[in-house]
Amino acid sequence: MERFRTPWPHAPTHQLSQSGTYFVTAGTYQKVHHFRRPERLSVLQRGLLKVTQDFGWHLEAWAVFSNHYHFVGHSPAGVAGASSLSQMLGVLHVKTAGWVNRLDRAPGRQVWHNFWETRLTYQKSYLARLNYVHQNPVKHGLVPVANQYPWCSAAWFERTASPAMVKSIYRFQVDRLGVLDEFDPVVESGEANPKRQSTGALHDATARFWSATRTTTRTKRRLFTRP
Ligand code: NI
Repeated sequence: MERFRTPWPHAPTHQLSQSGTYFVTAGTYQKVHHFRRPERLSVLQRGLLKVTQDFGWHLEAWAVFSNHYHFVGHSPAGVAGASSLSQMLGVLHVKTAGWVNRLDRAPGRQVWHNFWETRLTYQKSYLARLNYVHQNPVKHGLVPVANQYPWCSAAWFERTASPAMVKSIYRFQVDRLGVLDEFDPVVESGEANPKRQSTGALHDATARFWSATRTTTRTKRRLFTRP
């Protein structure tokens, strides 16, 4: 049995939330592929799911890559969406940057660059962006079918939502959304197969990292400049 489980979100609601529903993209500095190896992608995915859970965000779609990530999520009630977002991603970026810099013996190196958020207020544009994020590994040419990519929400979505809902979301066109997404991510050694990458060593590395990581709403540090 795994000691540390990935904190998968609850079943998606597919409703815009009153407090704010956001589409967020964050990229590494100069689009460097700091997370190109499977275990690094797993740590980044697990970190994203953990900080969002800790900060009361409800994710409905996410996709994590070697040099960027996207998600669609509902901000918590009673908290101003944008300020909570900045604080939350600050925690994620400090922790993951510190981790890869230790692995690469590159203390102080800037790992993350900006993040961009769009508040979604129309049901159709919201559902289209959900599909955009689920399908993003296919857009980036990493897998032929999104559920084969272990570091995105497609497989989780397909097992959590009803077949009718999956069909209806997957029908949304995503090629004309105008999302800035010129990152060309990679996965080192081509191990985009969950059976092959799901090793004990990988789980141990991921578990050790996130068990040593406490996220807190008291963190005030901002690492980003907004566009
Ligand atoms: Ni992308």
